[in-house]
Amino acid sequence: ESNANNSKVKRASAPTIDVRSGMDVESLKQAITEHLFYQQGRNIVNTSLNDLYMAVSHTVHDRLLQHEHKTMNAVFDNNNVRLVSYMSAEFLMGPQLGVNLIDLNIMAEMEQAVQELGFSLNTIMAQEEEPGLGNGGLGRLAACYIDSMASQQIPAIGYGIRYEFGIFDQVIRDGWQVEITDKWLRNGNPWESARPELAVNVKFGGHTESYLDSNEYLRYRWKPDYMVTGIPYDTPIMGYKVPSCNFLRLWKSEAEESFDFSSFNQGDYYKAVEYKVKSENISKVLYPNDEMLGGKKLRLKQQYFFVSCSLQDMMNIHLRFDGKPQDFHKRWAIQLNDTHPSVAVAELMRILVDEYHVDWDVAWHTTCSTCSYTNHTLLPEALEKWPVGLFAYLIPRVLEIIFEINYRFLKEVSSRFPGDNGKLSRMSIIDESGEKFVRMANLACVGCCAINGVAELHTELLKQQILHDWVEMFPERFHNVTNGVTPRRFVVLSNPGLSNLIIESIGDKWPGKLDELRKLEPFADDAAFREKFRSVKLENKKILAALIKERTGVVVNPSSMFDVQVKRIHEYKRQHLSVLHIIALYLRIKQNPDIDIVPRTFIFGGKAAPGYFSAKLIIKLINSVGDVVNNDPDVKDRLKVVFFPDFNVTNAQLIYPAADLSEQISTAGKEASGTGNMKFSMNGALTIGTLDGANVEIREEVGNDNFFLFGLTAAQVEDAKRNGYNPHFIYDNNEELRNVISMINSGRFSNGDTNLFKPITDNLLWHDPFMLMADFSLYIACQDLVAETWKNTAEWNRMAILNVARMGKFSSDRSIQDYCEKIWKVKPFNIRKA
Ligand code: T68
Repeated sequence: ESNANNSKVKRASAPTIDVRSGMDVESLKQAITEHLFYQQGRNIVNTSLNDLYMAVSHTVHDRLLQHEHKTMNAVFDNNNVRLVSYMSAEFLMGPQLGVNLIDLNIMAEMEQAVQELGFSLNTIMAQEEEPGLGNGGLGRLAACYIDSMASQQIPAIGYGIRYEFGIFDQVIRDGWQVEITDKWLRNGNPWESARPELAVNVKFGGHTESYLDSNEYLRYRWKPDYMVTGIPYDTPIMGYKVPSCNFLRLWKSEAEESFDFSSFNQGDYYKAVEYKVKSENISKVLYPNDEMLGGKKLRLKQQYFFVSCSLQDMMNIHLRFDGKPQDFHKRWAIQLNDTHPSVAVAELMRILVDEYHVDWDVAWHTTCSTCSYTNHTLLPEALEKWPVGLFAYLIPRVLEIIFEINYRFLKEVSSRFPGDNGKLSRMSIIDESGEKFVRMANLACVGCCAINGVAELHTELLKQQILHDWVEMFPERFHNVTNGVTPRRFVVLSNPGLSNLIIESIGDKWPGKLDELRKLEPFADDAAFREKFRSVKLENKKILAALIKERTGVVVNPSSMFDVQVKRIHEYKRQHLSVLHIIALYLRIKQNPDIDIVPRTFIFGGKAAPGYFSAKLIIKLINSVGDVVNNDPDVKDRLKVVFFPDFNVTNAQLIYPAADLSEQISTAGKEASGTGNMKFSMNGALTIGTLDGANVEIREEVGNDNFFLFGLTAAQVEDAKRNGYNPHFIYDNNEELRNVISMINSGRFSNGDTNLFKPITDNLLWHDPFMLMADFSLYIACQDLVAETWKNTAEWNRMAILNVARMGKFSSDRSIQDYCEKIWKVKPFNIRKA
């Protein structure tokens, strides 16, 4: 949408069928060899695998670009189209080649092309370094949503940060997590295009001053200390078997040139270098904390940097296509993925009022009509707040605007709720109870026309607990949109065996219309189908078993039950509850070596925030228990415990399809939704879980009989806390639990060191904030039922097939439809009909 002169123009339209657009095997082969030679300087006989991966990816990228240009031309040609701007500090994209081949519907053609050139497509796909620009669920959700927006033909741009280093790579040394920098751009990134002509500048520091404009209006301007340039990098996002292609626009920070040179010209070379480094640092690295955020200055700079770049870019697009600044909301619907981009509320006001001289009240209407906010957590320590002093120092004009928003808002609160000072101080954007803070959730709630939680239970708890005052003030703003995941990546691409089996049975419409899976229900009672289903699962488990051997050295039995918990390591997610169960089983074997026990392989995976001591100790505990259990001859290989290192999207795609049992065992009321839970079920794993997050809705869909439920409810957890929860009392009265804890404390898993795991056991006995003690016996009983059910293979597979058949609701396509109807008020835009 850029152009040298300022008139309204289309992007250059590409020729239709040539070496960069043909989809047949011959065109693909020719395109690959041309890219290989002209871009990588190689030919097919001396190529490295990486060069070949680059040539294949460029071949696919060419084809995506054509769709992207056509889509954006059609969208911007039509002034009545409202676009979605999905703003997120994280996009956990995962590898791109496979999904793009699926979306373009040329997987088979590419396989053949590559084969005829003498290679295998799987080997080439395995070359890809994944863009791990996210921590976990929140970042992966953003990636699923931009996939679904393209597939649903919703014109949209994903806006975020192009971190040079994504989430760290995890290696395990002596049972402990060690973090390695993720140099994902090392070998080049064939999916992105830099767009330096669309660069924008962002102000930092300095002071503000007032002045009278030519109409004698009092105005404010910001005299910054320095400016940073944002360079956009675009990645096309193709829809599934539709011609629509959106893009992800990520900002890289660089030194602003004129500034650099002025300092340089004055002879202060070192100051110029220092400034360059300071500017480039903003997009250097993703913060690896998934819940708690320290008040790190660089993190706030990242947030403001990408929000300001994106809003300026959106305004430029809007103006270029003849929009008026105050009509910004007619062109754009912004979704704020958590509070990380919520400074957008104030920044959009600044742009409208200071830069385009829109009246405050008009600008406020525009801003509120543009923005919506998604909350992802109930944990109070995860609610973002920034010291007022830091705001004043980094973005002084933005702080002034926040004060003005707050002043006007609090007047409204006191007129609605006269004399309610408690409400006033709770709802204020500024926390004044001690050191002053800017509360980002409050800023989002004031300036957004819609607020949503990510699962029904979560939305209810939000309304009852942390956002209660806001419901009283703005009941119409609240919505629920239950999360979803894309079946293209998490079933079609990662589980080809299951996909083909489903296609054989019910056709191939389901990946774009997941409710179609219901047609599988009758097959649950068909013994021949169950047998095929079992054999697909077994093949997937063999592949994972080989990988486990390669990555950890542990040999596991593919016909044992694969009992899997993969997600970020967190006390509230209770990986250690599963460890207590493992030790209980181990004790049963030690007490009676001939006991009849269902063989299980426990597979854990997930990263701990580098500064989260307890989470890192849980990783060490898992590995230590594994060392003992895996090597004890009494166990006779009936139990194996594996920590699969470096859980990321690439590894996830191999793990979900191989799971039999999905562990979703967070303390009720703590997990906002979960999305891994959905990926497991779609791949035919049964869930053992609490009534937490989206588990509640998964159980509702699959049926109570096809879900292993245990544990206290969210309400019971709250009650127990109120009535003085005493974990030690439970411990005193449960012999199995006592034996498990004693075994840990005896040093059995720590070469006799009785102190190593004390922080964990002491915490459980004396505090137990996540109520493992309260849920222990219920969990063990439920696991015994799981084992009993496993013995009946036909019954287990019947249940697993019904899980797959009833997952329609959890496609991210459905979530996106909900956002479109309830929140964005946008409709699909068919570019063929445009
Ligand atoms: C997750 N949150 C929720 N946060 O925990 C999960 N946070 O229940 C939910 O399914 C998912 O969001 C999607 O809605 C996160 O993943 C983060 O990663 C995060 C990152 C930085 C700061 C705070």
